[in-house]
Amino acid sequence: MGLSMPSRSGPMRLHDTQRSGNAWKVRLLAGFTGRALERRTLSIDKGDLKAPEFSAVSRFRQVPVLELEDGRTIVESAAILFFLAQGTSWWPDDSAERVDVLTWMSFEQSRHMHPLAQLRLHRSLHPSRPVDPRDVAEWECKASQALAFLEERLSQAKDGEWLATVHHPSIADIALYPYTRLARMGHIDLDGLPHVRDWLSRIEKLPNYTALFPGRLELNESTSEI
Ligand SMILES: N[C@@H](CCC(=O)N[C@@H](CS)C(=O)NCC(=O)O)C(=O)O
Repeated sequence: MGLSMPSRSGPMRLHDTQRSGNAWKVRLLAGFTGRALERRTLSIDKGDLKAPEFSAVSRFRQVPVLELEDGRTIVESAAILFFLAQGTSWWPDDSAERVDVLTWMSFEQSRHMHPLAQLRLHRSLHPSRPVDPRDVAEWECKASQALAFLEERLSQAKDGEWLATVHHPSIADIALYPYTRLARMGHIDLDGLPHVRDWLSRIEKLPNYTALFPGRLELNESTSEI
């Protein structure tokens, strides 16, 4: 797939892959805020992310990447969410709430996303790929612990409250949503986490929610590209 990167003008463009949970965060926020994003969907399996042209787009050779109208790029889902949320209710005005949003987003990157993403990858997306069982055991332990922290926080939230904010969901809810939603693909059970399940469905009922495969909520846990 060609990835030429001249400076350009046009709508913002999201470089993603079809099943990337990190890129899904960006598409969710764009949907909720009514912002048009062009998609350039790459394939990890076909080696698009290893192509030399992709290093000009993404300094860490990963998706998501947000390419701005003038050709500059932003990498890392948290940075992209922060950028797109400015001037919207998804980034709160209150400084204590901002601190909480950043706390949960940092938690997601350091303790939540990686073990859940690895379990999904090895148990559902690429089950025949060799993996060290000790790694799997560690991811299971870390994933369960991260979800238990999320359940604890959500069990304390008063009626209508969100993860880090009171009156309106924030980019912390978006950051934590995809890999929690996809946890079952890594054989992590959500049955004992009623507040987490309730929070997931509240997010899915928000206006302009974007499914992983747009318009196909039932395919959120699909193991194949469509
Ligand atoms: N910390 C990064 C993680 C991004 C990430 O893990 N991207 C995955 C897809 S979800 C990727 O590009 N994997 C391919 C690779 O690492 O080669 C973020 O939050 O954006």
